[in-house]
Amino acid sequence: MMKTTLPLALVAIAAVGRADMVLFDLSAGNFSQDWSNTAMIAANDDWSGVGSITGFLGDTNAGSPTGVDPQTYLAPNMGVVDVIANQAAPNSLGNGGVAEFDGITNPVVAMQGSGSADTPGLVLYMNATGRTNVTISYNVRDIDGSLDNSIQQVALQYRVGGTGNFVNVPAGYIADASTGPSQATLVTPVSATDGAWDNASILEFRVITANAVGSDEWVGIDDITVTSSPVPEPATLTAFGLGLAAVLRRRR
Ligand SMILES: [Ca+2]
Ligand SMILES: [Ca+2]
Ligand SMILES: [Ca+2]
Ligand SMILES: [Ca+2]
Repeated sequence: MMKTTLPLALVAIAAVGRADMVLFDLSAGNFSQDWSNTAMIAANDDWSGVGSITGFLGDTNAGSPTGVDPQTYLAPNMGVVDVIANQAAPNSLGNGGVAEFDGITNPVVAMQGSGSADTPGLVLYMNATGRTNVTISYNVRDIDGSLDNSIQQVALQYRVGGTGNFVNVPAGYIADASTGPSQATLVTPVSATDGAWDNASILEFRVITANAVGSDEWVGIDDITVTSSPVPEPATLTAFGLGLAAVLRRRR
């Protein structure tokens, strides 16, 4: 009976990992998140107050390599759901993973690599049914003013359909989203669009970093927007309709 119990167990694990997955319907309007509502995340590892975004620890490589290009990590696994809630001191918070810094001037959710957080980051869950020109934009902010001066890579990825590997988006790659030491000013804007996202009923975006060589820096993912426009009435179908009407007129 192992043939039936094993797939069921895998389905259950997948469901737990995506417990907070609520697809945002882009036909209802644009998606935006700037983390200014500091009450949305109030407890560690609890994303239930945040619509359509979940953070993950990214403990995805037991070997804990450093300096890996996050564009090359495309496997679906992101490790456990993660957020360190209600933080105010990115310079001294040494943990890897995802943290909510709601006690700084411009609140943000940020990520930092470490030996356990190989590929930490955020996953966004969208429904693009009937939509085209789907565009994701955000600002990657160095909020880490400590002595650390890492090469903090950030990658943007997506997948359609809710299963399988992610696909890297080259336009969303940042070779180093931080400066240092003792600097926390760099803001790197990212904006990308891809026809593959048109009309996708399950469209996931993933923004991840990877464990850098040496001590990593916190980088925030802020001012997130996902915009789109309606799929236009197909011109061929309209022409077909007109042609049919002409045929029907001739038959009368
Ligand atoms: Ca913000
Ligand atoms: Ca909070
Ligand atoms: Ca820095
Ligand atoms: Ca490191």
